[in-house]
Amino acid sequence: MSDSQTTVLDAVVVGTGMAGLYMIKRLNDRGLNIQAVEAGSGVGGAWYWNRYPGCRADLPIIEYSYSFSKELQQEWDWTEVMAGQPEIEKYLNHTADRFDLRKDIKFNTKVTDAIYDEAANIWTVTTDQGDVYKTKYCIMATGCLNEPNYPGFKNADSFKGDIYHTAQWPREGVDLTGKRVAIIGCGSSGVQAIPQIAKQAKELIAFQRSPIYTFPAKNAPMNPDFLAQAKADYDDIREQQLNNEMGICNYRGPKKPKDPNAAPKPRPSKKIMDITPEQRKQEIEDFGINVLTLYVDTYYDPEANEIACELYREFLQDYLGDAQKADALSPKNYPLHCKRPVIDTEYYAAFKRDNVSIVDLRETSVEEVTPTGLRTTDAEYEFDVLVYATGFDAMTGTIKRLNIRGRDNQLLADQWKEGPRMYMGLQSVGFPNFFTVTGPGSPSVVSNVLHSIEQHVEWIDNCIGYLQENNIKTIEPELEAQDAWVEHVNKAAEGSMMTAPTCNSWYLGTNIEGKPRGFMPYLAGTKTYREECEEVVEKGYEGFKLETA
Ligand code: NA7
Repeated sequence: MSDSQTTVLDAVVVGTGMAGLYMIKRLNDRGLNIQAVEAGSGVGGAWYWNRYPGCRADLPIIEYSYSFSKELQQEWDWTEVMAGQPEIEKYLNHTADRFDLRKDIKFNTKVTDAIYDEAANIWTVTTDQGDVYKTKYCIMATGCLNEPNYPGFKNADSFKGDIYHTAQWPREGVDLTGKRVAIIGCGSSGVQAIPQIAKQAKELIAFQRSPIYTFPAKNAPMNPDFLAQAKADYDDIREQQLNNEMGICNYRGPKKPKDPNAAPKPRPSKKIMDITPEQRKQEIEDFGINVLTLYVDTYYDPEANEIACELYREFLQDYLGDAQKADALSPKNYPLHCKRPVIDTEYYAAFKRDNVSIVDLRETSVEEVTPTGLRTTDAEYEFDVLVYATGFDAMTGTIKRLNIRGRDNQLLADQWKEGPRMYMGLQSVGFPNFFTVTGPGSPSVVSNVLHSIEQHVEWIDNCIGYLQENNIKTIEPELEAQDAWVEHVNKAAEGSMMTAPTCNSWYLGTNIEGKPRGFMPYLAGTKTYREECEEVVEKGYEGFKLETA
C-alpha cells in the first residue's frame, strides 16, 4: 500500500473500459478536475480482462465502435467484420492515447469505498492503494459483466494443475499444447473458447450444464472496399443506429442500384407458424440454421418457439451424426431467445474432433474437484488444466461488493438486496450525484452496449454540466419515480422469452446462487429509452430531486 494522500476533485470515474474512457473524455472537455481509477494495468475493461482464445465481438465492429469522434471513425482500420479481442483492445488503447486520457487514470488500483458526507456534500472515494479522493460526483463505469463467477465446487482449491477463468485470462497467454484441458461452462465465452482450445489441447472435456442455442457468426476478414464505403456512409449508419431499438443497423455495404429485370430475391417467411413443416425444413436448407432467429413469432409465441427449438435439435442430430454428442449438446426445457444470443465460429465442428468430449451435467452433477481433476456422480475425470467459463455476477455484482454508502450511511448493497432499484438505470434514491453508466433498468446488455454506453455517458455529462451551470448542489431520484421506473422495466419484460418461467440467465440473476430472480435490463429498446431520457430532461429533470446550493 502506498502512502495515503487526499486529492480534491470534481469527479471520480471508476473503470476505464469503453464507458470510462468516453466519460473521461467528456469530463475533460468540460474542464472538470477528475480522476479515473482502474483495477487493471491497462485500459479496455471487458476487452482487457477477457483475453481467452477466440474472444471476439458478437456484433459487426463497424457498429460496435465509438461514434463520438468522426476523426477516430475515419482513421481506424478494422481488419475483421467481428473484430477479435486483441484488435479491440488495441483500438481502445489508441482511443486513450489519441484523446490523451491516460494522464487521468490510476492503474492497478481498486476502489474499495465510496462514502457520502451529507453535510459537506462530498463523496470520499478510497482505494486499495491508500488513495483518498474527495469528490462532488462519482461515476461508476464498471460495466455489466465484470465480476467473474466461480462455481462453488467442493474442494475447488485442491486441484494441483493450472486454473484459469475466461474473464481473468493471463496477459501473457497460456500454452495449452499437448495438455488435457477441462472447461466448465458453455455460454458465449465457452462457445468461443472451445474451438480454439480444441485445436491446441491434447484432449478437451467440456462440462456443460445448459446447452446453448448458438448460431454461426458471419465473421470474415474486412474487405477494404466495404470498409471504405462504410467510412463514407458513417453518418447514415449512425443515424440508422439511433433509429433502431437495438442500436444496430446491420449495415450491408454500398447500396446497389435496383435492376428492374432481376428476379426477386428469395426471402424466408416472417412467421414459422405461416409455413408447413416441409417449408420450414426447406428454409433451413436455403437460408441456413440462422433462419430460426428471423421468425418473429418465435419471440413471443411459445408454440412457434417450441417448433423452432425442435428444428434446432434435429439440425444438430443431422450435423453431428453422433447421437450421444447431439443429445448432450441439445438445448431442452427452455426457449430459444431466453438467454443472450450466442454466435459462434465452428463450435459444433469442434465436437466432431476425436480429442473433444462432452459431459452432460444435466445427467450427472459435479461432486467435487480432486487434486487431479473432477469427480461427477458418474465418473472421475483427470486433466492438467481447469478452465472456468462460468460467466459473471452480472450487472450488480461489482457495485454490490463495494462499500458504497449514501445518505444516512445506507449501504447500496442493502438497498439492492431484493434486486437493483434505480431510476432509469442512472441513479438510486439516497445516493446523490452518484451515477452508473448502463446500470440496471437501462437497455445496456440487451442492445448494442457501446451505443447505450455513449448515450448514458452523454446524458450524465450533460446533467453534470446542467448542475454546474445552475449552481445545483445535488441530483438524486425521487422515490416514487424510482418505484414507477422499476415497475415500468418489469412490465417491458413481460411476455418475452427472456422472462419465461423455464428461462434462467444472467439477465435474470439466476446464474448466481441466492441472487433474487428479476429481469435487470430495460427491454423497451434504445430509441424509446433515449426519448424517455430526453423527455425527463426537457421537463426539468422530471423524477429527480435537484437541490440548489
Ligand atoms: P454465461 O453466458 O453466463 O455462461 C456461463 C456458462 O457457465 C453457462 O453455460 C453456465 O451454465 C455455466 N455455469 C455457470 N455456473 C456453473 C456451474 N456451477 N456448473 C456448471 N456450469 C456452470 O457467461 P459467458 O462468460 O459465457 O458470457 C457472458 C457474456 O459475455 C455473454 O453473454 C456476452 O455478452 C459476453 P447455465 O447456463 O448457468 O446453466
